[in-house]
Amino acid sequence: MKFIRTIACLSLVLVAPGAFAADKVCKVDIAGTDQMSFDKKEIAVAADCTEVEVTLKHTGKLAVQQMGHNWVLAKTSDMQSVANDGLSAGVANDHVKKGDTRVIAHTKLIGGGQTTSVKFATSALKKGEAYTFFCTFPGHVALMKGTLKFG
Ligand SMILES: [Cu+2]
Repeated sequence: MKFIRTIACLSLVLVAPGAFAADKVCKVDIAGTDQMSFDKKEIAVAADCTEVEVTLKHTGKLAVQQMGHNWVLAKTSDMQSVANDGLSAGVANDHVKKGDTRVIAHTKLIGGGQTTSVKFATSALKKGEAYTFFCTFPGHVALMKGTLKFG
């Protein structure tokens, strides 16, 4: 009996990986600078990505209170209101309103020399929808933004 159970368990382990569609984590690197800019204006996420891992690197030297950057993703139509609400959220909350459901994903707010990342499922994205990534540090959204396309 014990032998049969062992066989059953083994076959489960062997079969399980094929029972689900393969996960594909697509990695995106983006940098923020002391000149209040991102080094990318567009990010394309392929349709077969199941998750996206965005790594934000602050290549500058200025402190987070002076030139903090984050990477926030929302529908383009929600960008301005998310950024406005982020102003009053403060540095302690990464300049993102707590529990903001318009925010699809966001990183922490970082200063010069720091790196941070965020991972999110593409099930949160719709093909054909217009998405914008941006920085919600006060005054940055006008310059620090770009489009994200899925599919
Ligand atoms: Cu910024």
